[in-house]
Amino acid sequence: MKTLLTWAAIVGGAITLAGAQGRPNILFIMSDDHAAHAIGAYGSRVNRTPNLDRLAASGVRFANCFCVNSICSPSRATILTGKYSHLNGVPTFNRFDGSQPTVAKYLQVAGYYTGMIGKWHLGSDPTGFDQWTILPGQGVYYNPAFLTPKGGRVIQGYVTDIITDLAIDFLNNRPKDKPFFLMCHHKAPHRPWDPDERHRAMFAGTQIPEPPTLRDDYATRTDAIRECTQKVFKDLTRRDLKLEPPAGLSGSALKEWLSTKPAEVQIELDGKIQTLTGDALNAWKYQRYLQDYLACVQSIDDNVGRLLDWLDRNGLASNTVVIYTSDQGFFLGDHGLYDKRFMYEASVRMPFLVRWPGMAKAGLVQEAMAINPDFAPTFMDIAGLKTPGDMQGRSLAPLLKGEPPADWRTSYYYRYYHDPGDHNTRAHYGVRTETHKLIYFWKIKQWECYDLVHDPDELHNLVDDPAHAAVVAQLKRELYRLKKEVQDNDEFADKQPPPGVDGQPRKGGKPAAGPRGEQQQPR
Ligand SMILES: [Ca+2]
Repeated sequence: MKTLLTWAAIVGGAITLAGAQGRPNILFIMSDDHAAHAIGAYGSRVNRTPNLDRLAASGVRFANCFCVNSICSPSRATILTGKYSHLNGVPTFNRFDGSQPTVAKYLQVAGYYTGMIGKWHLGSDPTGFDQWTILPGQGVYYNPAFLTPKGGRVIQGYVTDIITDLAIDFLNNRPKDKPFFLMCHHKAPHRPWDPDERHRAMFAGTQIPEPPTLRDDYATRTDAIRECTQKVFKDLTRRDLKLEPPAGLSGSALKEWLSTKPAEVQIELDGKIQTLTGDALNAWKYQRYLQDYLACVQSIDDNVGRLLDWLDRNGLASNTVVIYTSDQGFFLGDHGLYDKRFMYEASVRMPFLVRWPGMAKAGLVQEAMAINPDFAPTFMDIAGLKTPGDMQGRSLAPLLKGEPPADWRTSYYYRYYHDPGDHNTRAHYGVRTETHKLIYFWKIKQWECYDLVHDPDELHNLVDDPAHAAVVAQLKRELYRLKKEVQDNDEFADKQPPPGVDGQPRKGGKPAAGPRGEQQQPR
């Protein structure tokens, strides 16, 4: 009852405040696993993203935006609810309870026309949307199946282009007397990194720079990073590396061949077949991984450009807030890893670009710390709505204007739960301040501490360094202060909810065949 009363008060107040007319549209574009350091505006050394850079130049670039749990479904649940995983009930890959309040519901009740297109990955049907068309589970890159309230269908083509086509359909057919809130969620550049035909060979002839920590030896670190199986050199499979299976393999034999992590690879070089092993193979694996990952990003960049052009052509650019982000970051060989999960910088840092003509300072680089629970309060603020009392984030609107409040956060709390889980990555929680990071792997009772100012690559674990004992003690106090503040009572510390986001399409949506016949894809 309390929730309903709060809801009515928030929405009722908002309509009085903002009026029915003139509220800006909100176009929220989110990709999956797009690391900030694969965006030109974020200083990428490995690719160029002219359309994302165009968005950054005409809006605000958040230099320190972080997720609070670095995997797909939890980040999505946090963005919808403005709450940490332990309060929205999605700590791992479990089903989202769609009966709880979400930003989409608040905006819909306040008069916005709401839409959700693309990767949802929350198991339950979307709620709070006037229209939704989602990929089942992870979805596939080619000829993807989609689910709608009316059932499923397969659309021929490449997933990033199709999601943009569907977003443009939504925009063209929306009721023109209402502002819109559209969540356009791409699958790319998620594993298994299948590029479109246009960009497939784009990076093939180039030498992509290696990150300085690609050959990290993990000295001084905990067992967690040594034990994990998300290593570029050791854990990429033949499927990931796009090796061609021998003719005639099918069924379980093909599956086994593709899922093998090869210790030697034969490639054709200068017209000769060569066998790569050791360091030569390691270097080749990194190149092969990045070639496809970056080609997938290139299609995202093109399609962001298509949406920006559509807004320009239709006279909507000046009254539409455009946001670009990713559900978390990604390791691009940083620390020798791919994937995310760990609280290290490449994984927790989210790109966050916001263009809001007349309100956000064009070209501003905002250094203040943002977190993904802030997104829902920000959308609500844009729509003239107050932040509900049970949301844990804060509106970023003052930061968009270049005016962070005096009491803005200088630290944030993080928690990852999926252990046992994919990639054998140990569960942990931690705190990141503006200068330091402290991580506790609670199941193995080991700590890591980094000085982000003097060691931005997070190579030197200081937790046992006597010279840093006072800093570590202070960080521990801050960690447990924040843990209490966000009301984390270890609800999911020992027991994960059952998995529930990767099921087959329901209501007659037939699974689509990907290029190699798979519907369910690796996380
Ligand atoms: Ca993701």
